Amino acid sequence: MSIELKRVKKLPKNFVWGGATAAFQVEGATKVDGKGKTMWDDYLKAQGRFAPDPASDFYHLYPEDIRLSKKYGLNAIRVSISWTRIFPDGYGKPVQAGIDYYHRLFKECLDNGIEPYVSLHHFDSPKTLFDDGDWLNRKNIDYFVDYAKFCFDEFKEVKHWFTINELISLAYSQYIQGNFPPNHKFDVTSAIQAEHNELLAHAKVVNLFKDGGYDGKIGLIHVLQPVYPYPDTAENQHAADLSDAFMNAFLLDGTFKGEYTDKTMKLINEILKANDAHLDIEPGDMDILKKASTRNDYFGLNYYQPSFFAAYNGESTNHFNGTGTKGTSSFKFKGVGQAVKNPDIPTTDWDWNIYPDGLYDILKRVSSEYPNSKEIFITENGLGLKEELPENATQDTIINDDKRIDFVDQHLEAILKARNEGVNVNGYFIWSLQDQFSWANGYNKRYGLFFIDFATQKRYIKKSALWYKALADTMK
Ligand code: BGP
Repeated sequence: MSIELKRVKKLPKNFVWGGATAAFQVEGATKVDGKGKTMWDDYLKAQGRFAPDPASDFYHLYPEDIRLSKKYGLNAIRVSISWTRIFPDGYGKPVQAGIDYYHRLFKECLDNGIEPYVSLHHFDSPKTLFDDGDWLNRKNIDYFVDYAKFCFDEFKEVKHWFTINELISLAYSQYIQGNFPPNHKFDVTSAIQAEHNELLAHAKVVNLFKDGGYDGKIGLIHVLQPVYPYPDTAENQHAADLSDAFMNAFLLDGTFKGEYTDKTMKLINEILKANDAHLDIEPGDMDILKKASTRNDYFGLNYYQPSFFAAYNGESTNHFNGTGTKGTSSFKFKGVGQAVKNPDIPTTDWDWNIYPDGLYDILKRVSSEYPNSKEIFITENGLGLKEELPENATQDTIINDDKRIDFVDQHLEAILKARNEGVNVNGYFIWSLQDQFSWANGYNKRYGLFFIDFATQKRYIKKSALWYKALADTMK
């Protein structure tokens, strides 16, 4: 099959060109080798919608996925360590089988010229700690720091670390949207407190890493969701600003300025007041954030979509589209605003806005407002689709996903435009490397370069993998 390069014709030399995964979404094998439960195991079982086993069976099939990654031109992979494979309860005695698995995985990557970028936490808190308040319990921050130190001491072969993936997605999905356990809706106090506590956990780990003189680099990952007023009125602009403070600015300030700026806090306080909510910052917290704020080596930026916001004065209500039935989502947040549909912007079956300019805008903003972000990698971006294996497929069948190619091509164009204008963005990880399950959507929302028949665990190539390879070759 010949692949035509459309918008983006060439990648910059030494561009990090990767695929992303997350432990709980790909590994499967949730009950083997002494692994402890995460906050998801019992929850998914009780929900009965889909099971986390065998997922993409990466625990056993990682050599094949790494082989394919190499074959299709990738030079990097995002993986996360499952905390409970090493410490089943989040603390205590480490499990050798879990440690050995990650050494084998990292070795496989490095032997194949694929650089592992490793997150310590990707939505999978140990159940024991989750039951004890998850990030809302400050004791759990200390357990996280201990676990991080253990990993730094043990996995010396890893040179690229991320502390936590998407602090906002976790806090927001758990306590605002209500589609992650413990399924609270519009529990604003818990959401903002979880954001702060996770920032604190991140900062403590960065300080530990730098003070400990470990060899390698470290940062964290935020998903950024630019918020635009629609239609563009002063009232709607204010709603957009409120939403931005909650989703983006609070976390960016805390990470790269080590303080919540007056502008951000004014907006956050307005939201807290409207929702009878509060945020506790303990003495010393801000010193820890301040110290870490200049010590991140890089910033992992995930981008999927912007939102369009209008003013709203009623009570909070929402409906989450977790089935891919277009047009079924709604979101109205008291004291903030409501998400609205912009008819000029196409959407996915899950009602996600497709808007590459949003990525350009947010890259420019991060680089001008948050210079301490230093170097940026797009650590997730991609398109979820319902895809099927054609009947009579053979191992040579290539699955056509032109839509995904078009999506990534457009976003890559936005990235390279920002880069040409001086934004220090040096890599891209497609979400996702191979098909895997989506936390609140299950197995029918596929993102991979490699298609997985979940019944047989056979891998098939999608056209986007060929396109990925063709672009990789432009770096040579
Ligand atoms: C990010 C997460 C990923 C992944 C992705 C796609 O927020 O870091 O783990 O799931 O989004 O989202 P979804 O699975 O909801 O479509």
